Amino acid sequence: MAFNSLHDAICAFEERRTLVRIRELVDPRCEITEIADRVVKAGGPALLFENVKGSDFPVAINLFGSEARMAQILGADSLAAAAREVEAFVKTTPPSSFLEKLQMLPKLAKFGSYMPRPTKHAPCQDVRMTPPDLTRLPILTCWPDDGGPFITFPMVITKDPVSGLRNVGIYRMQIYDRTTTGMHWQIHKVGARHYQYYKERRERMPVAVAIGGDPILTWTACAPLPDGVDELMIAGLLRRKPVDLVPCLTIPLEVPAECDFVIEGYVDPTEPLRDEGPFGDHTGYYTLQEPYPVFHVTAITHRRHPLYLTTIVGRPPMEDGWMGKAVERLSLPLLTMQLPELVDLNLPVEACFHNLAIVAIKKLYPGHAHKIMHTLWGTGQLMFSKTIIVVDHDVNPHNAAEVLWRVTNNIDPRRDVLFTDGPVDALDHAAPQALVGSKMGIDGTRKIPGEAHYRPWPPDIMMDVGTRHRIDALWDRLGLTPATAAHGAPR
Ligand SMILES: Cc1cc2nc3c(=O)[nH]c(=O)nc-3n(C[C@H](O)[C@H](O)[C@H](O)COP(=O)(O)O)c2cc1C
Ligand SMILES: [Mn+2]
Repeated sequence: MAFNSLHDAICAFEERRTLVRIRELVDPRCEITEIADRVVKAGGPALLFENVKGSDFPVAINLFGSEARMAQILGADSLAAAAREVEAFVKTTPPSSFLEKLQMLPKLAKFGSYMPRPTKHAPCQDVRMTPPDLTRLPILTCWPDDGGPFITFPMVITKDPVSGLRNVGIYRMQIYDRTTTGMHWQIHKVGARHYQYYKERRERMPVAVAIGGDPILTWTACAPLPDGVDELMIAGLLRRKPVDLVPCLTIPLEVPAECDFVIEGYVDPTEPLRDEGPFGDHTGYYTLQEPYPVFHVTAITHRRHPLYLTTIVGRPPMEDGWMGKAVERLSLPLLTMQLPELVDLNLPVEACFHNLAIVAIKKLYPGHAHKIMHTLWGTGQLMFSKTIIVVDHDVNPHNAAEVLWRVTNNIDPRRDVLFTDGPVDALDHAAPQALVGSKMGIDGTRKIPGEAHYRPWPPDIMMDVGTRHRIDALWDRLGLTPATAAHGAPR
């Protein structure tokens, strides 16, 4: 069941005893991070800090920080169940590319009813803060060497000045003063493309920032949807209830009516960039200062009793690890639409998603593993994958021990490791220069004729079924408990 608001989600988690209210006075400078970091790494509850130094507003954090809560936000009992729904949906519409499918959605009567729709009721505009002052919000300074406080869950809403299509992305915002922030849309992201288009037209770019509301909105804003697909439409589809929109007061954009805070403003593309950072980032390292556009606030509005939704990032696992796992699970049915040979995909949390993709494929022809690597390097944000490991369909990519065993046995490094170059994640600090670098593909599959292997490939060791059954029947009498699975037992 879809939540209507952030407050609804908080109540639902409280009911399931998976949210803790903290009444103790805490400092938004580092203290909330230290608490949230310990809690998320222990698989603990969502937190609502009701007494935050220097602000009247409570802070909600770690809402996404467990599989159960992430699934509940998606309206499902588990991520597997949510993925099955996506799979069922993919199968109900005629075959087409994923992008075509999504673009077709609004035209299908069944899905048209989930399109964002205008409303007059705007809780997010209950209160207009005059004068607008970002320093009144409980914005976290996450880590000791951060360049200042950062809004970490802003839903940054912009429109393509040519097509008029909306985009929503999470791009962190560093607070410079009461009405000025950084706008950290990395060069590969859709917000940055919109900015580039405004720059070419020498036009001021309206930008609306929504915070809070139904947490599914924040998740869809993080999800790597194709450029041109409206995140709010996808949110409506996933929650089976359209997102209600209201016009902003000072700029020509709409925002989700039920969100908690709205920061309206603009980016002037003729203005010089400004240094942003440092920031303790997803990778577990600080991202150093880099120049980014500046956002100017024209209005701040909020609900009567708003909650400030935020997160911290840092050395994994963190809250966003579960958001990423949800992306991984829900993307798989969409990827298999284009790549039927794809059996499973693991983007390990420890590798920060972009550093490693492990894919299991049903290999059908020589060079197939290489074809999969090249396809993934050309698919959406999977292009950032620094390392791709391909294993056979009978290997579980989520089992690191199994992957290591298979891959290290199966590779001849010179034959099976492929190097190439391309764009890398903006957060990659190891590439010799920012944004471009090399990539490695490891073909850990068993080699078949035509794959430069000039002798027989050895079979796996497996006990024969007759012996296994005889020992099963004997087992209880051997006094050997627990019954450990013999190696070679099929999964
Ligand atoms: C907590 C969090 C913070 C993020 N911060 C940024 C950021 O500062 N800049 C950025 O470009 N992407 C950031 N991202 C990733 C983007 O939100 C993500 O790549 C998204 O798919 C971009 O949407 P777009 O394709 O519509 O541009 C962040 C993600 C999360 C979960
Ligand atoms: Mn997008």
